[in-house]
Amino acid sequence: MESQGQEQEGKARGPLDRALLGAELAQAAGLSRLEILEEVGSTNSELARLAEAEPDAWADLAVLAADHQTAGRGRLHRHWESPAGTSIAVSLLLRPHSRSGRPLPTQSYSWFSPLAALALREALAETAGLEASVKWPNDVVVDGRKISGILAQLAPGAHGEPPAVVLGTGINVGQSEDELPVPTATSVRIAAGREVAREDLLAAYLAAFGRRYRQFCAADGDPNAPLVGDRGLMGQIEDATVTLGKRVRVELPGGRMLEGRATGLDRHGALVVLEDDGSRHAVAAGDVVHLRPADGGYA
Ligand code: BT5
Repeated sequence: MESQGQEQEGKARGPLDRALLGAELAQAAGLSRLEILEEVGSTNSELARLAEAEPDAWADLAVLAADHQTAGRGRLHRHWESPAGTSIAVSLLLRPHSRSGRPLPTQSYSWFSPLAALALREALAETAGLEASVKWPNDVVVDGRKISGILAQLAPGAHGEPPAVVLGTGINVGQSEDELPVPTATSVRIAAGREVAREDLLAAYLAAFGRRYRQFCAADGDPNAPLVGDRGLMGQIEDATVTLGKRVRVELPGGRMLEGRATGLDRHGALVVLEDDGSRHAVAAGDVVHLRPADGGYA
């Protein structure tokens, strides 16, 4: 028993086990390539660089992960922080095409972050028994605390094709309370009350993402087409998003504030906010605070 426990601990900490994340896994998840670096500034920046420098070597569904990021990025020049060997930092390169080989319309690109959030939600349930939700736009939360952040960015397309997407996910796995950078964060270890091997979670996430991504591409990026199960991506993400129905304060990218009720998502995934004066806004990007209806405080 003791040696089993130690093995488990070994997988939850330290370098990712390359043997468990080899060609077999890549094939099972339908990936074109899976590389794991010991250390990198940011898996997103590095994958964007590689996708541009060597477009033929980095095809659709090529994946770059790292044991440690020294300059992990969040949105709007914010930082993503995690101690070495405790979490998952992974980026996927997407060069999306329909079944007939047509590039997907770039308007559909806004659905890739939600697709990643749903895949991660499935992987967290499967490997850790956790019930995760989505806080619009890009946080995956458990018990109201952020367990994962998702960052999508564009990279130049290969050979004159439309842009590629680099879709990065940071997942807190083995951190203890004092290893988390902010009090609003949690980890799988804290939320599940046990160690979960990062390799298992990463493998489950990549497989779940690959399944959904292929269906989404086959449906030409239609967010209402049935996706793993019978609901469309849009319906599934609406069900999973705790922001909907809540009173929210939204800080828009220019710094302007908006307050009202989040009533739904539009067909591009923008958050629809109804202000008290009846005006309706579709917010494509911004930071959301959930407000408590009674006292206007933070939730
Ligand atoms: C995000 O940004 O949540 C997107 C994070 C994406 C990270 C992945 S890791 C792999 C890939 N490579 C990269 O370089 N990035 C991606 P945002 O919504 O802007 O949230 C950033 C904020 O979350 C920070 O300002 C902190 O307040 C908080 N934060 C930082 N590290 C965190 C962590 N480990 N867990 C929870 N919250 C964190």
